[in-house]
Order: sequence, then C-alpha cells, then structure tokens
Amino acid sequence: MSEKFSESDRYKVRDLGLAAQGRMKIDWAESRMPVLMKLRKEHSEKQSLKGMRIAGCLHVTKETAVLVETLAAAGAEISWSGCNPLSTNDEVAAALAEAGISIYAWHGMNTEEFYWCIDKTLEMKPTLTLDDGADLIFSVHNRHPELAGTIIGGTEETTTGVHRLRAMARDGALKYPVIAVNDAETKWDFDNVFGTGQSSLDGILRATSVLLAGKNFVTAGFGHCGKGCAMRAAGMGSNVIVTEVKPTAALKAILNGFEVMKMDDAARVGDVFITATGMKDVIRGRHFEVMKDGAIVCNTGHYDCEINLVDLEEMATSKRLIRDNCEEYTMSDGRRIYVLAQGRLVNLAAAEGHPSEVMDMSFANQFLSMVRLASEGRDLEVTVHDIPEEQDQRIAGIKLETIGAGLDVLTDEQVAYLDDYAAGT
Ligand code: 9W1
Repeated sequence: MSEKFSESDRYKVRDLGLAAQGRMKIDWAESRMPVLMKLRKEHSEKQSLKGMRIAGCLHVTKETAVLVETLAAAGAEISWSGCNPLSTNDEVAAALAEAGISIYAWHGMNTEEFYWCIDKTLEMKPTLTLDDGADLIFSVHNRHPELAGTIIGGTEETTTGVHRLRAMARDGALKYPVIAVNDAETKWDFDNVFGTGQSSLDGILRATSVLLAGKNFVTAGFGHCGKGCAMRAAGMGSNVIVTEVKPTAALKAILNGFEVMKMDDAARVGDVFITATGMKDVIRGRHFEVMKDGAIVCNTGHYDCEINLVDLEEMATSKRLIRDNCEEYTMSDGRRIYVLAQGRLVNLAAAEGHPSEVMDMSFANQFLSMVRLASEGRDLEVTVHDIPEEQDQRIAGIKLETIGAGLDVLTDEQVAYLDDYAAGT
C-alpha cells in the first residue's frame, strides 16, 4: 500500500480524490435512512447541538456519514475517527473530509495510528463523546483524564462497550454519564435479527452463489443473530436445522418450525453451516470428519473462533482460494469443505454489514442521545443510563410513518379499561 495520504490540520484520509465516489454512497444511504433525515430537518432548524463539540469513534461507513452530517446540521462541531481499521471506507472518509468535517481515518491503519487518530479527535476538547467499543471513553479516562472535566456525557453503541462501562461505573471509575445506545429496543432487536440475518445470508451468497432452496441450512445458536439467519434461510427455501445448548432457545426454534438436533448429527446432513453462538469450537474436527462433500461453513458469531480451523488444516491434504472469501479444503478421502472469509464474520468480510435501513434506527438513537446529553446531561448521574422507553417508541413511530404503515391509537375508553380493576376480568 502506498503511504501517501491526503492530510491537513483538520483531516487525514487515504485520498481526497475518492470524495465523489464516497458522496454517491452517502447519498444512497441518505435515501434509505428516513428517520435520521427527518431528525436532521427538525434539529437543523432548532440547532439543538449548537455549541457542542462532539468527538466520535465509530465505523466510517456511508451510514455513519449520515449520522455525522446530521450531528453537524444540528449545529455541532465534529471530529471523527474510525473504531475499526478494517471497516473504514476510504471513499466515505474522503467525502466527509471534503465536506469540511474533521476526520482522521483510513482503511488498514495499525494500532499506533489508531490511537494517533483518536488523540487528534480529542484535541478539540470535546463536550460529548460518541463511541463504538468505548475506545474514546477509555482514552479520555486512561490517557487524557484532564479532558473529562469538560465532557458532559457520552454514548456507547455496542454490547461489549456497554458491559465494560457498567463495570467501570460499579467500580466508581466512570467520570461522566454514558447512555447505553445498544440497549435500546430499536437498536439491538433490529440490528441482531434483521441486520445480521440479512447480511449473513448476503455474505454467503456473494462468496458462493449457491442455491439455498432445498438445502439443509444449519444454524448453530438460536439467539437473536441465529434466529435472524434461520428466518432468512427459511425464506429462501432452505430446510433449516438449529443446534443449541440452551433448552428454552432450542424449544423456541422448534416452535418456530425449525428442526433441532445435535451438531454431531447436523454435521452429517448439512449443506451450509453458520455459527452464531458466541462460543468457540462449535464446529471442530469430529464434525469435519463426517461432513458431506461440498459442505459450506461460515461464522457470524464471535470473531473467528467458532469454527476450529486448526483442526481442519490438520485434516486437509490441500487448500486453495477458489473464489473471493471462499477457501476449498480437500480431505484425504477426497471430500471438499468450503470455509468462507477464513471463519471471520461473514456478514462483514463478504458483505457490507447491516443495511442502511437498520442502521437508521441505531443511529437515530445515537443522535437523540446526543441531543438529550446536550440539554440535560449536566443533571444526569455519573453512571450508565438506558435509553428512555419514549425514545424507542418515538423512533419506531417515525420509522413506521416513513414506511407509510397505519398505527391504531387506543380510545380513551380503552386506556381507562387498562387500569380498570373494578370491572373484573
Ligand atoms: N456500522 N455502519 C464492515 C461492523 C466491524 C464493517 C464492522 C455498521 C454500518 C456490525 C456495525 C466491510 C460496515 C462495518 C461495513 C463493513 C461492526 C465490527 C455495521 C455491523 C458492526 C467489529 N462490527 N455494523 N453499516 N465492520 O454494519 O456502522 O463492510
């Protein structure tokens, strides 16, 4: 990779020449993110974030760009970096830099560069922080504690980040209030089921182009992500088999119309396997041993340890990359097993993550949390806060409106009936 960058005091990106391509991607995302666009219109009139300096550290994608430009339209000054070196889209980063946003992000940066970028975004002395993975909050607490005093509050996008911040709050180590965006119903419930479900199937199809109809599709794990994959595969005509360790989850899978069996048995009959468990070694040597010729194996769960590729490497006599993100392992008896994206998250590596329509609601939660912090953050207790129920309902309500779905409203009599204990049941 060439080490030439486009840079100034305000930004450092791969190549400003990519801006026009990036702008088209952002325009496309805008047309799929009606909730955020509606909030942009409302809050650019109100200038709800005027005087706020927001440092953000979150995947530099076309969807994130829509969030960034909505925050800017509401009057905030922004400085941004990417939270994952591999998720940064250089075209989008260039478009944001060209639009006057302060941004430090390029694809494939190393760890040292990652922290350099974070430190550059903190030079503005933010009043609000916006995180995906809490690296910004941790950087303030661990390396720049002097900045905490002027920070009103922050938000966190992910499960892992929220978990660590709650631990910090319990230990009394947290220095400013944080809103757990992840825990909003309009975030995790849609992200995991519909975002992961569709993008995982998308990744499988891009990497293989197999016909899913009539195939045995094995989903390991029936949590939200596994359920999303199972539902989408069933919709494509697959016969879905679920493997589980948790009785209630297994029962839900059965009552949703899926077959449940042990992985030892599923391994013998499966055509396509996807792991979505959060556990390691879900598919390992004993399973590869009995798989059919042509079996396809991939993961959308925990990084890259759900499929034990060390076992497969030991058993295989040869391997070759037969298509993008599709590796063919040949076993000593001639059977071929195909591993997608080297066992990493197939929805990110072989597809494009969650669709814009899903990110619309996650990022509407980010946006409204920033507005909430700007107006009442100074009065919030220094701990990890949930998204208010009204915000969830408001975001879902706007989404429904933009979809054009009619929503019934309870009559006064019906509302009274809810609380009526005199009438009996
Ligand atoms: N987030 N805009 C890869 C995404 C990596 C990624 C990651 C998303 C979005 C899960 C956030 C190669 C987008 C992101 C495109 C892409 C995530 C990790 C989004 C899905 C989560 C660790 N986590 N996400 N779009 N990479 O889709 O911001 O294509």
